[in-house]
Amino acid sequence: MGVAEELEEMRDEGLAAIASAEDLASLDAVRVAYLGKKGLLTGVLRGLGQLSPQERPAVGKASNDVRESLEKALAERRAHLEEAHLEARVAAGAVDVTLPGRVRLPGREHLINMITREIVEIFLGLGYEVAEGPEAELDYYNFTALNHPPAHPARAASDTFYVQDLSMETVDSTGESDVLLRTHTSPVQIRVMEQGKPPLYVIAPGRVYRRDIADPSHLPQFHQVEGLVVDEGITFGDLKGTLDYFCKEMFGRDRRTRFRPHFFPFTEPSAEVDVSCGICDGAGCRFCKGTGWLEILGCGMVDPNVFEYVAVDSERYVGFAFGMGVERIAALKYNIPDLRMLVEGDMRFLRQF
Ligand code: 2NM
Repeated sequence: MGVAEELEEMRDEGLAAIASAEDLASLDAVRVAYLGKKGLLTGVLRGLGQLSPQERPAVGKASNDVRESLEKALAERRAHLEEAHLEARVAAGAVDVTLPGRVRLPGREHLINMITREIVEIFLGLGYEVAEGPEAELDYYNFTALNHPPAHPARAASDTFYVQDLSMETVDSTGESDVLLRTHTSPVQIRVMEQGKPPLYVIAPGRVYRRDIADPSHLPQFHQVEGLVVDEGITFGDLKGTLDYFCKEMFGRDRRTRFRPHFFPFTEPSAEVDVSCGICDGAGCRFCKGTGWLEILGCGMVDPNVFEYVAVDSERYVGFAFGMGVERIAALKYNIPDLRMLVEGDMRFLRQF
């Protein structure tokens, strides 16, 4: 086979290899195989020197023609593959502008905050002011000044979360921590009495902590709203009237209240308050366990021992106080069977309120 036929065959095979290259990398491999330093065509051009002067011009021209047609085919195939590659990338990232938009529901107030706000607003309407305080509280404000004796069971480490103080600055003489997570918002009322002077009409909403296992009626963290009045001439009748009014505002005008004697360390006398059942209107049903009443509040007249701690003159001033659990009020108002549902964050449940 002469050099001319050899070149023709090389061109046909090269063009076929270029046409069948499916990506840029294999196309470049074809280029190297024919036109690279050790390529087939380069080999022919190098061999031109061994040819006779008569043969040299024709073979030289034929070689150049083959190189040109291969280079042209390579450039065309490269352009084609580059375009296909770009199109594939665009198609992969394509946005279908005709699809409907994704619905993003706006955030909303949590039921606990709604109920807290409703309670607070009722008392704001009666002229009370909102007071707040720390959640990590001193034992003194949470228990001692609230007339809890040193051995009161609520002070046990099994009932109260004590804050570990690694600097040991807030441990007492027995090495016990003086800092705890407040178990009620009453310490806020103590701070108010310590700092201000009567007449005082305050409402203290906030988060509290008790070392309970979560179950349908208990949460280890929950929310309270507590109220305190200190003024001259306050009576238990004022307390009853205030809380009866509150229950009617909160649950409806048709609801009644009853006060049952109870005990709290910080009030004397003390009472628990029931509101008539909204399902059976007092007749007795499953919701109120047949009693016709639902327990919603604790209250009482501030014990003079508490006034002693905060230097309020108990000869001149009288006080009443009350406290309620927000989650419990929410559960009663909306017939929620398990308090844990309030903290699980399931929007299918929380959206309803
Ligand atoms: C309750 C029930 C009864 C209460 C007492 C005080 C204070 F600081 F004045 F002594 N604050 N809150 C109180 C009284 C709280 O919750 C069930």
